[in-house]
Amino acid sequence: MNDYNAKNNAAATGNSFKFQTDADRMKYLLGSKGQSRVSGYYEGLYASIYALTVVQDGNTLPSINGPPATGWGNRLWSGPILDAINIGDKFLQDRTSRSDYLGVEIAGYVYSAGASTLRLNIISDDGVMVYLNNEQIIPLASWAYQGPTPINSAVVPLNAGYTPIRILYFEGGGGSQLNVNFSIGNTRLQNLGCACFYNYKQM
Ligand SMILES: [Ca+2]
Repeated sequence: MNDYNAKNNAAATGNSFKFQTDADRMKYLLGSKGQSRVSGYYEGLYASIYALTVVQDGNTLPSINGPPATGWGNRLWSGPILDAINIGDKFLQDRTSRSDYLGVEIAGYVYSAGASTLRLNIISDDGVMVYLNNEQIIPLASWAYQGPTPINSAVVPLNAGYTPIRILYFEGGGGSQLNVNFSIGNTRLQNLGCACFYNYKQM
């Protein structure tokens, strides 16, 4: 079970609390500064790197709620990403001792105090796909073998509270790069001055 599905499926393991919504769950689990109140819940998006055997362009996207894409093998590393997403050869090499044929899943929640909008400005080599609240928000053509390619999401509505986000990325060969810059409303992430990402770590 991957982390995203673990979040969706698991009861609050180890206690008897029940939560009506993800927002209720997160309010309980996170302190005022994003400190974890229950083991396994953390600030930051949660990233996992998988060995990759086969990825095809085009319409062979991984399913939204299923396991990573066909051809994604063993998980080689996992851990939190606290703010900007800047993945390259060194990032991958340091964590997996390799920099080619890797798939990365980054999942968690985007937090916004009030209703707003979200926009992503991405550069990706090779393919990337982004789901917000299980909706695909960048073009299907972004899931492809390609050199560093600028990709802009639509400006999408962002509800108040915690909204699930899932970013999938793959690197075939050659150089690797994934930069994701977030804007909430008209403000870029690095200027927001607040904790905006949370995750539920696999138990
Ligand atoms: Ca590449």
